[in-house]
Amino acid sequence: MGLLDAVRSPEDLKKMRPADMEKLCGEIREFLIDTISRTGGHLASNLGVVELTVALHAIFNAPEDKIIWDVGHQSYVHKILTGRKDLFGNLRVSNGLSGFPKGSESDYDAFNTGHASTSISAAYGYSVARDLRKQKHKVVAVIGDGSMTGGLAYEAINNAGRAKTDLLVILNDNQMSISENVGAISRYLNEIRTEPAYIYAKEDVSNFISRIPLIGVGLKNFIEWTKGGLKHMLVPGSMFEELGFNYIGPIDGHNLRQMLGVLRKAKQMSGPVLLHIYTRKGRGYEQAEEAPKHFHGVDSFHVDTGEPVMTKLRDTYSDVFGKAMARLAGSDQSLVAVSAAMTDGVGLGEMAASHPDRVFDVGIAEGHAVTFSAGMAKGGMKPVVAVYSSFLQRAYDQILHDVCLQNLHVIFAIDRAGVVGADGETHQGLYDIAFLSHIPNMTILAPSSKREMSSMLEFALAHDGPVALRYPKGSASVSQRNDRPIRLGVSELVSRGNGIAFVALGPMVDVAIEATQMLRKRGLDPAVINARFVKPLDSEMISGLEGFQSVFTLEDHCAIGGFGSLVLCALDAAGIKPKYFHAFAFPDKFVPQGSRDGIFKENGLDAQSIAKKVLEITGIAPNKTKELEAAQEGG
Ligand SMILES: Cc1ncc(C[n+]2csc(CCOP(=O)(O)OP(=O)(O)O)c2C)c(N)n1
Repeated sequence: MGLLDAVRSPEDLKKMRPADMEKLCGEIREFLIDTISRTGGHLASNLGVVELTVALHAIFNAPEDKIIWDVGHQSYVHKILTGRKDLFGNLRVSNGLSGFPKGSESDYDAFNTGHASTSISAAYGYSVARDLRKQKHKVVAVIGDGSMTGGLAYEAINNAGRAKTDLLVILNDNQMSISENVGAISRYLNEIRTEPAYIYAKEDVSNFISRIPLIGVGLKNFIEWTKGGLKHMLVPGSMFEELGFNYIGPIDGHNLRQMLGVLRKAKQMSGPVLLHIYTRKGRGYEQAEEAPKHFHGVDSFHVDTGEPVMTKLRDTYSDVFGKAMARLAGSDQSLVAVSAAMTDGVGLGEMAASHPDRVFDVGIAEGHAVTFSAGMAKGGMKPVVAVYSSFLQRAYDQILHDVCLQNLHVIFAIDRAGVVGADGETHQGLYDIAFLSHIPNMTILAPSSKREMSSMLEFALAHDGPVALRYPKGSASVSQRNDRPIRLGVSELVSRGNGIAFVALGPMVDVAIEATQMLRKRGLDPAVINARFVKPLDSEMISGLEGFQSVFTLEDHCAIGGFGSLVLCALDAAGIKPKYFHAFAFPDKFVPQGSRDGIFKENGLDAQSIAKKVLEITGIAPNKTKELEAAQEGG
C-alpha cells in the first residue's frame, strides 16, 4: 500500500498528481475490502464514494472547510484520509473507531450523523453561522439519493434556496437506498441520468441549442425569451434550479479528474449549489456491485466468494415478525405493511413478495409512514408500520397527533428496540417506552420469546386503537413457557417465589430467570414475572407485589421514563411501598458502540451483575462475588 501509507492527512493528498490519486483510489478500495471483510461494516456505500472523497479532500481544506456526511455510514474513506486508517482494526467495537462521523473522534468530522437526511439542514446552519461571524470557509453536504427521500432534506432546500449564502450540496446518486431507491424524486433523478438530450452543465445549453441545425438560433432566442418554459425540457436538474440552487451535473463520480475539475469550479461559485454525481454502490468489488443491498452493511465475509464467515442468525424477532405478517396477510385482506426504506431489515421481504400491493416502502420518511398509515386506517385498512426504534423517534408528533388522538388502529412493529451494538449511540433503541407510554390510547407490549412475538402480533391486529410492539435485535428466545393467550394488560407469572420479585420486560425475562437461578444457589427464592404489557400495566400483578419485600424491574431501555418508572408509579398509586426497589435499566447517558453482551455487562444488566446487585441492595453477603461466579460456572 505504497501511496496510502504515505497519506496521514489531506495535506499529503493535496501534493499528489492526479495519476497518483487514481492509484490511491485503487489502494483505498483494497484496504476497505480487506478491512471490512474482517471487521464487518458498511462496505458498498464506501466503495462508491472513493473518488468523491479523495477529490473533496484534495480541493477543500478540511477541517476549516466543513464536510458533512449524510447518515455518515459512507465516511470510512474520509476517516482513512484524515489520519484514522490505523484505527480500522477496531472499527465498530467498544472504545474503537466509530462507523459514523463523530466530532469527539476527530475535528475533521464536522457534524455527527447516523440518521438520514440531516446534512443539508446542518450545512445551511453552518453557512449562516459563518456568514454572521464573517468567516470565509466553505461548507459541503454530501447526501445520497436514498437520503433525499427524507422530507427534512426538502425543508432545508426550501430554506436555503432563498438565501444567498454559499453552500455546496453534493447529491451522490447511486440509485440505491439500502434497497433500490423508491419514489418520484428517484425517478426524476434517473431521468436526468439517462435522458440523452440532457447535457453536462446548464451554462452549455445555449451553445448546445444554437448548434441544432436550422432551428438552433431561433430556439435559443426563444428560450432566452421564455426562460423557465423550455428549461424543463432541456436543462437537467431544473427542479433544483427552481428551488434556488445552481445545478451542476450529472457527473460521473468515478471519474476522478473530472471530479477534481468540477469541485474546483463549484468551490468558486457563490450561492447554494447542487452538484449531482452518479456513482455505483459497491464499485470495484464484483460481489458488492452485483448485490449492493447485501453489502450495504455486512458482517465479516470471505473476500474471494463474498460469503459470510459466520452463519446468519436464525429466527430473529424480525424473521418471526416477517413470517407471521406474510401468513396473516393471506387471511386478512385489510392487513397492509409500511416500511421506511427498511423492507428487508424489518423482515417484510416475504410479504412484499407474496403481497406486493400491500407492502409500502415510503422511502426514508418515518413521519410520513405514520401519517400515511393513519390515513389508511381511516380508510378501512389495518396498517402495520414496521420501523427501527431509533428511527421512530422521527415520528413522535405523527404518532401522537395523527394516530393516537384519533385512536386509530395502527400497529407499530418496533424492531431493534433495546441495544443494537456496533452502530452505537445514534442507533440504540433505548427511548421508545419513554416517548410512547405517556400518549393516551397507546397500548405497548414486549414479547419475551418467538412464540410470544407471533401471539402478540395477532393480539395487536385483533385489538382496536394504536398498539406498539417493541422487540430487540437478534434471535428470539425459543422458550415454550408462554402458552397462555395474550390478554389486554395481563402479565404472565413465570415462577413463584418469596421476598423478591423480578418484573421483567421482553428479552429481560430470560435474564431474570438466569439471575434467579444464581440467587437460588444463595438460598434466595425470587419470583419472576413476565410483564408482557408496558401499558396498560397489569393492575392485579401490581397489587400482588404487596407481598414482596423487594421489587426489581428489568428492561432494555433507559431508566428515565422507562418501564421501571411506570411500575414504581403504579406501586405508589396502589399504596404499595416495597422495602427495596430498583429499576435495572440504562443510565442517563448515551450508550456507545460495543457488542450487545458487552454493553449489557458494562451497564450491570447481565444476569450475574443483576444477581450481585440484588444481594447488595437486600444486604445479603454483598462482597462474596466469588461464590456467585462459581454458582454461575456450575450452571
Ligand atoms: C432516519 C433514518 N431512517 C433509516 C435509516 C437507515 N438507513 C441507513 S443508510 C440508508 C440508505 C441511505 O441511502 P443513501 O442516502 O442513498 O446512501 P447510500 O448508502 O446509497 O450511499 C438507510 C435507509 C437511517 N439511517 N436513518
